[in-house]
Amino acid sequence: MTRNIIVGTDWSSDCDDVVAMRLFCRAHQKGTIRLLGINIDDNIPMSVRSLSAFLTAEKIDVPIGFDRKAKRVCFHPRYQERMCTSPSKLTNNNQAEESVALYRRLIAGAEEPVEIVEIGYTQALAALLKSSPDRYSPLTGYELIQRKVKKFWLMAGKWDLPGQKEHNLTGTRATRRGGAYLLKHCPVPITLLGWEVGNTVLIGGNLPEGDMVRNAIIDYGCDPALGRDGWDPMLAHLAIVGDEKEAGYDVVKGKARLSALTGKNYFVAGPGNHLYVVKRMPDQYYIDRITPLL
Ligand SMILES: [Ca+2]
Repeated sequence: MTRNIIVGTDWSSDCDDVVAMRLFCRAHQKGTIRLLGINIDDNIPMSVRSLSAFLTAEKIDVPIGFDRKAKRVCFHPRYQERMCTSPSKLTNNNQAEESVALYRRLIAGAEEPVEIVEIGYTQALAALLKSSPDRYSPLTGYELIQRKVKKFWLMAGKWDLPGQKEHNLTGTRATRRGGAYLLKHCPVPITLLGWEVGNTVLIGGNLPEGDMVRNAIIDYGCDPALGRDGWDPMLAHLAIVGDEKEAGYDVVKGKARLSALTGKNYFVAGPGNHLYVVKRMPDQYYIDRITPLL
């Protein structure tokens, strides 16, 4: 069975989202996953146009959602300007569907369970969880997730020591509150890949001249021979494989918590619906495994 996946991305300053998006596009084209749609949860003027241009170049046509309520985090987008010189189906943020409507429409309309992947902020996911019945479904967001979402995969947190902070859970007040709410109330399992996993693994090196992912890596300011830190592409690969052990990780099960006030995250190992992954292999293993998929 091809697994249904909806991806959320901040698609703002850092180029690791672009590397991850290539993996999702390739997996969708191969039929490994069915990419139902993509939500953008940072808010820059070129958000939708640049993602639409990327998807057009990848020959992928999926709906794009946009969190209009998101507080703008990135004021110096580095790769989107060049991307926007390529043809795109959508040309401005107003043409994208509102985030919660996109999630609810896609989840309600899916015949098979949906998995939700997030490589950006969490406020739109919390808004989905809190959402009321609408024209797409008579169920609340909680009920919709409980019945039709199998699992969440988040690049979020820093789990090697207690009380640490990570950008996706602390970048704005909304994502701190959203992350805390999601971790506390989500009725289905959540797998977390923390900052410490991707921090030493460079992904996306040595792509061909003119490749849009390579250009994003260059525009961000990284060495195109090496690529960029693997936070988002490692989470993308993990979610596409769909099994933590098969993707090369050990797991710690329990309950993750986030302080909405301080942004510090904590993990209590033991019973619970959450887990975070720990690398079982040397860094080069993940580079060698993910690079051919780009
Ligand atoms: Ca990201």
